[in-house]
Amino acid sequence: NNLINNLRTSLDTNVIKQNYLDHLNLSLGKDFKNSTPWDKFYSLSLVIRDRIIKKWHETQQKYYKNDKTKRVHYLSIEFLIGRLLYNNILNLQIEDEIKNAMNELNISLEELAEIEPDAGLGNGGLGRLAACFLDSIATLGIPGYGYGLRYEYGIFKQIFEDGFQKELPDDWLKNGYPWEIERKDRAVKVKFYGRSEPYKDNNGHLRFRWVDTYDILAVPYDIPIVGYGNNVVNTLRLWSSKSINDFDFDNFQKGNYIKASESKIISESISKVLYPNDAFYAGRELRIKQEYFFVSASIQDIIRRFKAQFGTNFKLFPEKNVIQLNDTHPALAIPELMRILLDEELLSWEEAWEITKKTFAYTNHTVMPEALEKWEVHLFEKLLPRHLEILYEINSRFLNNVSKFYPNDINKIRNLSIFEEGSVKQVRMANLSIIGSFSVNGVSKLHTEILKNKVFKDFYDIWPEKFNNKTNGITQRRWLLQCNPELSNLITKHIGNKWIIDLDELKKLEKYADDKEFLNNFHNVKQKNKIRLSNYIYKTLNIKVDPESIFDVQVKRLHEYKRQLLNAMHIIYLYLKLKDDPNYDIVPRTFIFGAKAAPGYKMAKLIIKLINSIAEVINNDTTVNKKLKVVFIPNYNVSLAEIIIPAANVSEQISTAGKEASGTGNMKFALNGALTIGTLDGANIEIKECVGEENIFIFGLTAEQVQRLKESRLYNPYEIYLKNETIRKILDLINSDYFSKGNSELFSDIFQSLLFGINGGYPDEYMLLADFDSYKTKHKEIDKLYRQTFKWNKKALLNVARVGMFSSDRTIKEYAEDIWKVEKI
Ligand code: DL6
Repeated sequence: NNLINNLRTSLDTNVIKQNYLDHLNLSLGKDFKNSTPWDKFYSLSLVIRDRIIKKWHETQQKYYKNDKTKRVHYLSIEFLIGRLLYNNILNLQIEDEIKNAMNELNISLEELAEIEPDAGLGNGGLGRLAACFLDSIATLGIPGYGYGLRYEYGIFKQIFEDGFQKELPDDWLKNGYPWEIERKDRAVKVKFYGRSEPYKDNNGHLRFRWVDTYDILAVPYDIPIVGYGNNVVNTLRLWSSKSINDFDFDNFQKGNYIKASESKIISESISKVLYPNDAFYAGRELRIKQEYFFVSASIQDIIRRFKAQFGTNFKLFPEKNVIQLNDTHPALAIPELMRILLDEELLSWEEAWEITKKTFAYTNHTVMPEALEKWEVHLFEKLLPRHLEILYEINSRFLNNVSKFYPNDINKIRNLSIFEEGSVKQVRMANLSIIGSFSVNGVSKLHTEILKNKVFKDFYDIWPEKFNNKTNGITQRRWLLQCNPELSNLITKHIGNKWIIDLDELKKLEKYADDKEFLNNFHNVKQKNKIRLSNYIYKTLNIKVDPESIFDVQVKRLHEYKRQLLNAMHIIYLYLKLKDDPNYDIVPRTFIFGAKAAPGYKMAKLIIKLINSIAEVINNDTTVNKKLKVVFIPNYNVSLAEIIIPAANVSEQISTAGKEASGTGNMKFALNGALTIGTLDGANIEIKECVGEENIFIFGLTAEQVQRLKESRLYNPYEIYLKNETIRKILDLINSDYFSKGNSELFSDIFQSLLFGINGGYPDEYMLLADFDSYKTKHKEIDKLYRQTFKWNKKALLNVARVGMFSSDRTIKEYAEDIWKVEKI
């Protein structure tokens, strides 16, 4: 052990250098001269990993030995972790040591860090939240485990061809991945298909077993999650699917060569690729297989660990374990735990249900109806017959109880049932999640109210105590310390570095709000970050942007409810003003977009094409392009966010009120000193409460107004179009061949959908026209304020100083205290 310690964990410059050269030489088989940038990145990562592993073992031992340990299991079908090299170096607090050693070898750490592939095992908010939570759980010293899927292909790589989105596969594992460790010895079997067979046990009780199944191997790959400066290392365990029999020798010998490897192909397809839909459920068989696969493997793993410590004393299970369901994708964990307790551990129904109910907690992340998961019953009949029986039993016992409270209220029963009757009978995963959990939470105050009063009202009426709010948060380690070193240094120089683990410390910055010198430095930091981004834009897109212009940024998934189109309409408005009067006085603006659209989401892809087309026209029009630029940066991902967000002046958070559950980008921007233009939606409302309404630009209808207008059926976008000349001009231009190089049909669906609705949808479903005027007015105020540099910087600084509560450390503390009842070990 000592030998390993000295050679592999010392922070002495010479030892680090030797360790690095050894990895290059002995682990990778390369010599210094012939090593590629990839070899260098990989070797350095192994050097860092060596310094993690001992802490990892020690942490796990500590959890195991302490009988107070209650473990948190965060089940999520997505973990959008991004790059880890720099993150790990910072969390280990060994930046100086590593930099010194690398400098002596003439290697730039920054350049190496850029080589790491971005682990894009998620679509957007939900997956990135899971990654931030893991960071906070480890930093708070909570025994926590992330459980998910090790997709061979993560979120697709986006390129633009003639302004249209094209998707390329994200082969992120092709050269290997230094942060994962395969744990073959912990592989488990996951069953599918087959049938449920009744039998009598020794006591004459009716029992069931799941037989004639098709089994797949789940192999875990562990990624260490390093806490900040506390020697804690937790585990993210991602499952990969493997065939149990790689080769079917029977078929092989009969000459069916292709058939012989079929099972391998089928089995391994499960963890092949991430579904690229954000807030949209597609109902595909492979997807439910993915869901059950990772859930079953995880529950088996949790039970194995429990039994190793406590034997079969399952009454203790909920005391020692809590399982947080990140949305409904892992909800099959509920019937899976029931199945294991009933069929394998031979508990009674009552015992098993008591344990299950006390173990699970469920987080909802969206109120969009198209995102609420429902699975056809016939899929269950085929794939998971035993689980279907269990679901029927859970449902019938539950509805029995309900009908005592609401006799004869058939509508209530219908709404609350796990099963939705109709031409195709379906399993409602949200209902299952609520019934099987002791806690149900939303992710911002407004969102939780909408869950309680609308989406899950009938459940709330029965179990008000189950419902609670946990406003999202972000980790300041990645979203300030790592991505904005200049601002981090400035802050630390003035208030010390405690903010890294206690973001409320930023309050201390308020005293510099009128300090000219400080604000000047603060301004210079922003300028440097804008130059960094401008260089990136020039390098990748060959577009020159002016770092003195206002950087107005909207980066997030492309979705109609997020209203990138409203932003585009405002750009066209400014463009028309400038065309009309080239001397029209505005502060030069650079509008920056980043957004992937789900490959099957036609309207979203058309909006991308529209924005790219607007960009082409504006950027090449010399009468306006000194004052207006539009840049759509392709392939928005975590690593790009780390360059873009620190450079923003204006943060666009403009969803239709009531639609964005929380948002987390909004928090990242404010923390990095951007001013928000936003609706009263999701966490924007709480950001406003914290930063003060004078330091944020709020516009548009409230959620209540949106709902009332919808219900009144009085909303008539066509009337607005007729009455409002500005809007009419903008929409007519979109509908003409102006931006489409002569193809006047290209954008007609956008025009149609706003004014008349398409494919049976409402006209202007997301009420862009209703909010346009107030949006435009707020942008005018932004223009006016930006001219007053001192005032602008003061407001930006107050944003930084006042968003401490949006640290995911605060969020996780709330989960730990209110839901999980866990303490740090
Ligand atoms: O809670 C994380 C994140 C929220 O901040 C976003 O507002 C919300 O849109 C997002 N939801 C999803 C899709 N969810 N599902 N299913 O990513 O969650």
